[in-house]
Amino acid sequence: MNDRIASAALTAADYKSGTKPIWCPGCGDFTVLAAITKALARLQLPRHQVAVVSGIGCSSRIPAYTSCYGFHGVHGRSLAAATGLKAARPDLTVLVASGDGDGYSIGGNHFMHACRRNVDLTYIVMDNHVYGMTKGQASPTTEPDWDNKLSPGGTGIRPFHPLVIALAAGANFVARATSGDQNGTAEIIAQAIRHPGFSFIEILSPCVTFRPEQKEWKNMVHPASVEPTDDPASAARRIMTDDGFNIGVLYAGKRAPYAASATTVRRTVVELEAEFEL
Ligand SMILES: Cc1ncc(C[n+]2csc(CCOP(=O)(O)OP(=O)(O)O)c2C)c(N)n1
Ligand code: SF4
Repeated sequence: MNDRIASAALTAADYKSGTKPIWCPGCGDFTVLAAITKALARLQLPRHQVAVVSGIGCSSRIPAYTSCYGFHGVHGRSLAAATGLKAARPDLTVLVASGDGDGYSIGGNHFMHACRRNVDLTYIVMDNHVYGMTKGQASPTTEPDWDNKLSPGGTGIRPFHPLVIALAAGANFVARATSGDQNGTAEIIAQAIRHPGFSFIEILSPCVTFRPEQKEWKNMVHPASVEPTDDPASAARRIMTDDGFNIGVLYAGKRAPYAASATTVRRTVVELEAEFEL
């Protein structure tokens, strides 16, 4: 695990663990995992300097499938754990993996405040417009007319727009990617890691089991016909008027990332426990 003594270049395979993913065959998350490992190899980040944090869901299984440090936490709380980790260990590269249920429903409040705080994290949300792990309930990004056994006729509820919310809340990098393009997604993830502050990547990643019609996404996505901008107003116009299938970096801002105060007193867990002893 300690790459300080490794001399050969690390490959994408080096960032994979020996644990075999248990996703359904054809799930988009396989490609997202491959893109993450490819991005880490492109940046040659030592594995002991990378932590992958997640909540709960099929998509949140990713930390177990990498050879970096990992934290598989509780549902919707990945950003809280990752923020604490990055504040305590600013030397680490911290990636956060989530799904649309984990990240936008139970974790929606944390999402907005993580954007606002602008801690240097890379937040990767695998959006399949459904709760995959719990067998197909509608999520915040589900289309209002998606007819299924659990919500006959559809929920009738307007979907959440994650990219607009990220931008409005202060994320410093906003991109959309697709699991249908492994290399393109790896490039966007690498850019997001390099970009200072809170970077948000929404990845369209089909759930072939509960939303088999999403296999069509591969024919619907197209590259964004615009260059990244650092002007939030132009980015907002472009994101609010696109068709939801524009792929690329849509905003790359210049806000300085949150820096933990230089005067912060650091304590070990043992010292903290001693302080609270009755
Ligand atoms: C506090 C809590 N509430 C509910 C659940 C049940 N639960 C587990 S995963 C999940 C939704 C996952 O959906 P998503 O984040 O979209 O991930 P996917 O499985 O589609 O990748 C829910 C509701 C839980 N584990 N913990
Ligand atoms: S249920 Fe859906 S999201 Fe979960 S592993 Fe299967 S295809 Fe992927």
